[in-house]
Amino acid sequence: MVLQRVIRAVIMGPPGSGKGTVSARITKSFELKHLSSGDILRSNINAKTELGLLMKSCLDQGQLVPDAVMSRLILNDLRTIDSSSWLLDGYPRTVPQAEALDHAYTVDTVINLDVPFQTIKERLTSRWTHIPSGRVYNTDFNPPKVPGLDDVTGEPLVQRDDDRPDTVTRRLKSYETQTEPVLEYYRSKGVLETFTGTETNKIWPYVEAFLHRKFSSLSQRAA
Ligand code: G5P
Ligand code: MG
Repeated sequence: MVLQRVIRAVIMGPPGSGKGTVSARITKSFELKHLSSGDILRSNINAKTELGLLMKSCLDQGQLVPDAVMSRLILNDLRTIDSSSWLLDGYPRTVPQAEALDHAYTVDTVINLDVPFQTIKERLTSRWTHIPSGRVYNTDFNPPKVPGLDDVTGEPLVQRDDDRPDTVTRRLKSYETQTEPVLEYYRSKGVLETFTGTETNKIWPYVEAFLHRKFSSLSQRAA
């Protein structure tokens, strides 16, 4: 779908709820640039940048990176794609981050993936990631064509350090205490749309239909 105006969208949901998976489908159907805070941090860690070296232990322990660091990083990146429509994945994750984003941009819509924690724990133990691109696979759900290798580049896939069961538990806890209040923040602004389920393939048609309606009505309002 060609967008008639610039769209600012956010995708939220607990760790492993399918934000990356659904984002890949959204950017295939709609002209939005995908920006994942986790992918940006992992690329920095992989490239051993100063920021990456400083933040590695936060990610490994399943703790959030400080708000000021995260907001500076993301808002800087957004400034470079100012005239494009975008989809933010993994940011904002705290109320101060949501306020920082609000200061710079008006968010049109927030997709919230509501997936039970038990489903998530099972998924993350079988996730494999291609770090340079952020592409994700799952040995049960969407296995790579060749085991252990990325479909597009043929490069090796790795298991994320923070997908160990004890770290996943810590990430879910921090989601409950620090990120759930962000849902309330966007609900009160009238932009939150929640999709509940245990399977991405069942949730996706609803997300796609919703975005078609939403983007059409935003375009009409802008005309
Ligand atoms: P991230 O990278 O933002 P999380 O924890 O929010 O990490 P994550 O783990 O990347 O989220 P996801 O993107 O929601 O999960 O899910 P996904 O990768 O698409 O799907 C998970 C797995 O399930 C995959 O293997 C996929 O193939 C499979 N799957 C999908 N659908 C189905 C299905 O229907 N069935 C089955 N069986 N499988 C399925 O953040 C990482 C860290 O970075 C820092 C923090 O330290 C954070 O912990 N960070 C921030 N810190 C502060 N502020 C921020 N804004 C930060 N952003 C990142
Ligand atoms: Mg992700």
